[in-house]
Amino acid sequence: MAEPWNPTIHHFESLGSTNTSLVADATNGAPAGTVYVADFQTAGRGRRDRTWEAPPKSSLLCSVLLRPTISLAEAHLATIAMALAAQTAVERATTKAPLLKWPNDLLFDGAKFGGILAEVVPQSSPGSQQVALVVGIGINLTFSGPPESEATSLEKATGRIIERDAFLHLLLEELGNRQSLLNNQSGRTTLLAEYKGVLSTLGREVRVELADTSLVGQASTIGASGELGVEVDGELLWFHAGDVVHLRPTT
Ligand code: BT5
Repeated sequence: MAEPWNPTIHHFESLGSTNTSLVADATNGAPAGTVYVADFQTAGRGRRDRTWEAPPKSSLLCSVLLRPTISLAEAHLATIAMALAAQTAVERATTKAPLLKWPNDLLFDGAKFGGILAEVVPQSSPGSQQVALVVGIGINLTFSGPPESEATSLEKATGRIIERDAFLHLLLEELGNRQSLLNNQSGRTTLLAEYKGVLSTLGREVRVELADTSLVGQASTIGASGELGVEVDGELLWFHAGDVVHLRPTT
């Protein structure tokens, strides 16, 4: 039976990174539903060793600990659950629906205002079927991102100043509606169907940027673990990680 969803929010004025702290505390047994939220991060992290910047109190900066019964190969579905929760929470807060770009970006008018970093916590109990996952999210509320990023904020894109804690509660409610789906195959299928229905990357011409190369093709499908299928020169290639650039304007 699914465990009840009772998130417990811990608030910090300043942390290095909410993800880094929560991964450490998850290793020491913090329960599922533990949420760390910070006004400021001195070492906010993006994917692939990149940084996430946000002046104090300009953004939602939080991390949530999940302990789903799921294989490591499917852990990316937790990112998807968070992305869908964030998309719905933003629409509820602003009445405007943002787009999702694979794998983890939230966009308004083609500009990024939110990103997700999910990390697997090194297992403290080998043999457990539960995987401990820290899913961190940064949402620009009033800060429009570093200048070179061409990013945006909810304020700039929607004209609304969204209060952080009210938004966090919406986000956790939406995540609560989806996190139990991670625990079984039919739930994961439901989650993927929702994702495929809203992912703006599908059907687009994209450039997939990998560590040392890039490829151009047509994004055509999502696999069972959330991987992106791209048709390149008539061949379907699968990507589990990487950055995607939409080559046509995002509407
Ligand atoms: C992400 O990485 O989009 C994941 C960001 C996750 C941040 C949250 S905040 C709470 C939790 N604790 C953490 O330490 N992290 C998580 P990526 O796709 O790699 O995007 C990073 C890139 O986006 C950077 O290289 C910059 O170019 C750009 N960037 C940095 N800060 C930004 C911002 N506030 N808004 C938009 N873009 C930004």
